[in-house]
Amino acid sequence: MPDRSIREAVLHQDVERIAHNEDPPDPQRPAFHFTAPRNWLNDPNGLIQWEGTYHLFYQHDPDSPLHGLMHWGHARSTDLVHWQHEPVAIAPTRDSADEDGVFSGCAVDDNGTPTAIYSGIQGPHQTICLATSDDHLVTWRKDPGNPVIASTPPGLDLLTTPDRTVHYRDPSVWRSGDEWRMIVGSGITGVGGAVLLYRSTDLRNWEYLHPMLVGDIGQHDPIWTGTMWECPQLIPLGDRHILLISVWHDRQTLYTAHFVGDLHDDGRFTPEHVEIVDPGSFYAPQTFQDDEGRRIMIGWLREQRDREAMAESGWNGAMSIPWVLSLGDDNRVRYTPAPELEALRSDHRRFSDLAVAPGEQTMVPDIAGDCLELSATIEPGTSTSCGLVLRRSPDGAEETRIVFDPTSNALWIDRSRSSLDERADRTPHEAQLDLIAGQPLNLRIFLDRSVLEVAANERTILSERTYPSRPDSIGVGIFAEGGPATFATIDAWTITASM
Ligand code: DQQ
Repeated sequence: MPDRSIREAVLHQDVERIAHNEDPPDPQRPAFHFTAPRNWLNDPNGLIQWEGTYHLFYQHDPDSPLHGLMHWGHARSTDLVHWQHEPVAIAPTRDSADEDGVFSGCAVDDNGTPTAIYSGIQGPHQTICLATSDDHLVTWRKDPGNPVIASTPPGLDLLTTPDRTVHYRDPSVWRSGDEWRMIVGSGITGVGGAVLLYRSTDLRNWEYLHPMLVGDIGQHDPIWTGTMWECPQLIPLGDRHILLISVWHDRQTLYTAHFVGDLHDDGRFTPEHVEIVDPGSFYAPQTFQDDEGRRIMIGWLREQRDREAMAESGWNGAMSIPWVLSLGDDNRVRYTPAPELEALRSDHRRFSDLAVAPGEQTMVPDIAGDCLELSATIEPGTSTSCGLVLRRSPDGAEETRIVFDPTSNALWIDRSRSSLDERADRTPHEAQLDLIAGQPLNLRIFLDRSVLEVAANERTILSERTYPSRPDSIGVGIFAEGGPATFATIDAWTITASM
């Protein structure tokens, strides 16, 4: 049974009382990645910097550690790193368009009025709803005209599942000259995922234009983009546009991908190439432009353990670190950790020119822990695989390996021995790199208890969740196979909890 007093506390201000009150502390719960005060969290929503303060809203069920009745949770930060929990921002209203869930959406500045545009769920109906705030984004008043879009565009055969749900959700809104533009995620039956484009002058009356882009379920090369696209977002980056989509198929959230391409004056998008953003636990990211003009992306890091373990833990899901996006000269996206994270560093250690013989795995002295930042520059040499070992127990019963295979240019996280707990997922997810022969590999690594995020040469990100069961699974090592490799530099910092 949900704890009603806790629920009341969440809904009414007293958030500090319910935040992170585990005793003893849960060793899997991240210390510097954002998690909900308790219970379920998924997609980031309504990311916005308002009067200098960063606001993170998120899909949240305050009553359950599993996905249930979705609300918008809320937190604020002045530095993107230390987050202060706020009361739940938007909750479902009985007998209304969002009675079965306040699903994902965005927040915009409507001439000084903070305005949230989100998906309302009522039985099988998915509609577009709106809410505004006049107290600095703390409480939200739903628009009397909700839902502002009550039905899907005529003439489109949108993906409909046997439960009669017409999949149509996750509005993303931006200003274009004198008008607002909005895209909504959907899918066209038998064709592929779809991003539907609308325009409005007042955020309440919307005119459907046409699909911005439609996928192809028959196309598997270079990636498959599923039958429905969740959480679409259009991002101007450099002189191109990026169209972010999260690929859904048959009740499965698969991965987030992006198209790099051109947006035409009529609002149609021509993709140049598509790639998976992060094949691991990362899903449904949102981006926003902050006051410094940076394009910042935060995604949901799904749990990767079974339902029983998730329910037992009492919390579920974390946010990724904030990534700053840019476009390289090669028209590929670059990912840089927000420099604000450096404020959490302490105890810097540096190692240089560590040579590893084939078949060797050595522990790096003086680096150990479950909350670490590492930056390693590796010359793979003639090795057939090389990389780092984290969360290793002294007897090797538990260890997680970050593996680079120069022959296939692939990076993956070997979780086959990450945990003695059988409930932890071990599936590997491979990220394809584009290193040219002889080019060193730089890995930026953020280890935060059950969260592991890696960026390779700023070009590729890969996140996985691991759940080591032993308190002494904290060792860090390096390895090479098939030939020698050199670790030109390894920088390590201990990271202080920010949550
Ligand atoms: N999560 C939300 C939906 C969205 C999905 C529901 C993506 O709005 O399509 O919690 O993870």
